[in-house]
Amino acid sequence: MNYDDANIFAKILRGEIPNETVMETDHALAFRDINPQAPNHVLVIPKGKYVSFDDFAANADPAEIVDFIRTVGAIASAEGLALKDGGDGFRLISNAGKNGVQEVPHFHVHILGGRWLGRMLKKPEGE
Ligand code: DGP
Repeated sequence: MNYDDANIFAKILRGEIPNETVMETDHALAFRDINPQAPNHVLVIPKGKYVSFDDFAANADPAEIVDFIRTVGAIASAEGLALKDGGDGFRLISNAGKNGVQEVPHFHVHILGGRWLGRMLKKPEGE
């Protein structure tokens, strides 16, 4: 799948759409989800043009990957969720493609926490 420069997160990275930034590094941007599903709901995106987790894992430079993972961990800490700081925990989600129900085709990780999040997956209605 080719990267679509018109996706919403590309517009956020170009400064065309405002965002509530939580953290910014050389290679990553973290901001609050516009439609939060939990008291803490932060999205972390690489600044590079990657469509999905698999694209990022295969094609990003090691420096980008390390920066991204460290940023996710730093946000879990900054939000008071990290176990190493005595937090009550969190969940990471990265949706990819049709079956993963990915809405925005720029790789991102959701960090969710601040309440008990329930079972990991529910079957869709009618299944
Ligand atoms: P998904 O691609 O399905 O993993 O989810 C995309 C998420 O992006 C969804 O939780 C809502 C969020 N989102 C969509 N548009 C915007 C936006 O313009 N600003 C922010 N902060 N979040 C957005």
